[in-house]
Amino acid sequence: MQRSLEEYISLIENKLSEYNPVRDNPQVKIYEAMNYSLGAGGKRLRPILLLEFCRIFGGREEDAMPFACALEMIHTYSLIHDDLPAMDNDELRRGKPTNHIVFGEAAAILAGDALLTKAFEICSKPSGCSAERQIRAINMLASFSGTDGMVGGQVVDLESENKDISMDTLRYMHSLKTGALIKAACMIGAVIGGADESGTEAAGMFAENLGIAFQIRDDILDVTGSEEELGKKTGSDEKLKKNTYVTFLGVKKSQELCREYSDKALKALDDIDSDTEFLAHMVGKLVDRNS
Ligand code: GRG
Repeated sequence: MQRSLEEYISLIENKLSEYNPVRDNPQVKIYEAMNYSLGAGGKRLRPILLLEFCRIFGGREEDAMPFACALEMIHTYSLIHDDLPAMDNDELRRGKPTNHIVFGEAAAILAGDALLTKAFEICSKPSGCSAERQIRAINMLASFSGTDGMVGGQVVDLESENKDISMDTLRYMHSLKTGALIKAACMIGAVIGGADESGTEAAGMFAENLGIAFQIRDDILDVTGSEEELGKKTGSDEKLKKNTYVTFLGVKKSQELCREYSDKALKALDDIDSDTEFLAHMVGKLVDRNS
């Protein structure tokens, strides 16, 4: 059944709180710190993509849901850790004080660790999903999140601060740091949905182009966006002397490039023999987003 954006968000948010109930035990603070960031809103882009890719390939929503929530947990852990003083040292995220500001640095580190662990706990639980698809999806989730995925991209980002880097390095860094989890969303959704190799490849191609367009828009918003709409401090790339699409190309050229990549993402949808209207609509929304 085709869901609306609002339906997807509400399903995901309900399930996220179900997966992490607050327990009355001596470690109660960890559930609170995890739920604080998980429940702080956000676009829920990755879980929505995952559920929609599963749907268009004919899969069951209940098989994809643990992966959708796991991916949002991994994304949330990355934001909590990225905001720490040892990394970007940010005090505002999703319109609220960052996790370490509220719970302290040690609890924020542990909340991130616990979210990452919880992600693998929920998606490895025996379910009605075919074991072959489930194991392949768990393996993809791990590799897109780790050293050759998001964590790897974060390392390249930290190593690149205050340095002149090439456009190729910038693209490489973002293909991992931002792109990997977007690719995980689309490809895991396809795998759980039962896509064949060419369908899974088309999902990956869509994600690669959407990931770059998404990152370029993120870089533009750091310069032109409002703190109120974004729910985080703007101008942090400049403050940290980060290399971004905007520092390389300026705002106007970056916006043109963003449009080029979003067109490529839309083109990748032509290779998928299903109704991809919702995905095309999402591409449009992300490219024009202000938050
Ligand atoms: C600490 C291992 C580790 C990784 C951090 C994702 C990340 C890597 C850092 C976040 C910094 C950043 C601004 C990345 C650029 C694009 C991006 C991932 C933005 C945040 O994602 P959204 O816009 O956030 O989907 P919401 O809050 O809507 O979920």
